Amino acid sequence: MTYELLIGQKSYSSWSLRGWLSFAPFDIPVNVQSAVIYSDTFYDDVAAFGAHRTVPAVRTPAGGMLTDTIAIAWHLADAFPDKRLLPSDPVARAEAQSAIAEMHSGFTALRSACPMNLRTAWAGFQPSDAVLADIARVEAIWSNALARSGGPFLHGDFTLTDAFFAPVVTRLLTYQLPMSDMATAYARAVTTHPAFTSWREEGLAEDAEVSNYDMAPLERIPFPTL
Ligand SMILES: N[C@@H](CCC(=O)N[C@@H](CS)C(=O)NCC(=O)O)C(=O)O
Repeated sequence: MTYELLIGQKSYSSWSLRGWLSFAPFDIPVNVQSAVIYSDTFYDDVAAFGAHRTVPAVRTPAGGMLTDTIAIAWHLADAFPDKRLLPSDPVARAEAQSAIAEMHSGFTALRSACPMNLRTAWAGFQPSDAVLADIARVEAIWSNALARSGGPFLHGDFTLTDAFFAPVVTRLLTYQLPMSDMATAYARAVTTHPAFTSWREEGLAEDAEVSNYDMAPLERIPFPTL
């Protein structure tokens, strides 16, 4: 028996990306199944997997059903202590869990104004004050963690905190939002990680365009490479 992971489209489902990045960078074996967000069969497909309304979802080898990314993260960190999904230093570990929880429950202005779309970027986006406040808080979390660890990822090596912030990294890049040099270097580490690049390339090959993620009249420009 192995883990089963249900995801949405790789180009668009930011929570699915977080779920995938909770497995792949740590070489945790997992079988991946897909459901198409906004399709007529999406909710039936999620229900057939044994989950409820949203992706990602995970069935554990013992038969447990995890229907939320936080549960997936904590479960895998507990199940694979040797794989260091979270930092081992107690202070860094506590702050990693705090940053993950804050990401999971917050940054709603940034998330709603800037849907994740890994197929393209957009020129001309004007961030609101609420979006700029979210970005300032993201920068504070990143600079605190990177100052402690020395990088290149938030806690040195890739951890679950990087998995949860990966779709924030891509939003900053694809909407041309203000980024410090520190944030740009961190974004380079995330977007060149093999687990991220393979996910994005698979999405480019597999996914159809979904109109809900079209930001017209913003100008469509190439996905940035750092
Ligand atoms: N809190 C959930 C959020 C999951 C979520 O909202 N997933 C989106 C895809 S990125 C979804 O399934 N949306 C379908 C819907 O809400 O109808 C988690 O962390 O897993």
